[in-house]
Amino acid sequence: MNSSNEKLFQAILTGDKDQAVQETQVALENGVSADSILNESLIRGMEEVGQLYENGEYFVPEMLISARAMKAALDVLRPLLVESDVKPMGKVVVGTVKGDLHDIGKNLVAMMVEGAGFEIIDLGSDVSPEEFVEAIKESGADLVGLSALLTTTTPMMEKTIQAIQEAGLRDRVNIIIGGAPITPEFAEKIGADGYAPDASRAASLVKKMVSS
Ligand code: B1M
Repeated sequence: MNSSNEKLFQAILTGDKDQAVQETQVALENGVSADSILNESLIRGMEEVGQLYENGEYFVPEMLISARAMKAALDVLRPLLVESDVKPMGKVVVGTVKGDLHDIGKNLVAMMVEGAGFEIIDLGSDVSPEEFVEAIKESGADLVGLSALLTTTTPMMEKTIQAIQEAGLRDRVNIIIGGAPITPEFAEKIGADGYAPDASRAASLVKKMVSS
């Protein structure tokens, strides 16, 4: 890895947003391609952050500040990635289901999945089954991520999956679910394709599903 990419990688690990933006600009000025910056520094940096989280060395706040630094660097790169026609690894629609306003965990999932190289269509919180269906149709998403934090809103996950099925879109998308009250057994019971306990594992699961 060249030294600009290495410095940016370190800025992502330490969650230093200003330095991440600055190092992205320096790397571009040094002629490093947007593609290389994305893969060598941002995606690799977020993979490392995910690993540190899974090993218990990082916690949610560290993961959040790293994800924020990654997003800031990505804002600098985005127009160049569009120009150079670098394709995302896939499109992912995410949202917290209807009736549920908790969005902190969902935002973290969205940031980690974006950090893994995917385009995110974030519908926010309190999202109805119809809104999910519409977003899948409009975006041509490969995968849908549903989040719920309340035991009372978990049945809405099943309703959302049913609505996707009834709209004839079920074969087109993988569906993963997560949130504090969710278990792998519940995911299987309601017909989701997968479950992740945290944002880092959600990003790994999305990568695995879309590439298989
Ligand atoms: Co609420 N709330 N809340 N709340 N709130 C909980 C969830 C609760 C456990 C608190 C408690 O009673 N101990 C409880 C739920 C009990 C239950 O149903 N079992 C609760 C309640 C009852 C309520 C209200 C009903 C309170 C009231 O008004 N009487 C109300 C409901 C409003 C509504 O949604 N309709 C309410 C409101 C709120 C606030 C608005 C004040 C605020 C939300 C602000 C926001 O999100 N913008 C809030 C908060 C902050 C919490 C707690 C304190 C923290 C949640 C959080 O952000 N955690 C929470 C108690 C707690 O957890 N200690 C609580 C941090 C976040 C990073 O973790 O969201 O779990 P988490 O996400 C993780 C994983 O779950 C996973 O990855 C994330 C990161 O690694 N994950 C996924 C999440 N989504 C995923 C999707 C995936 C994969 C993984 O794939 C797609």
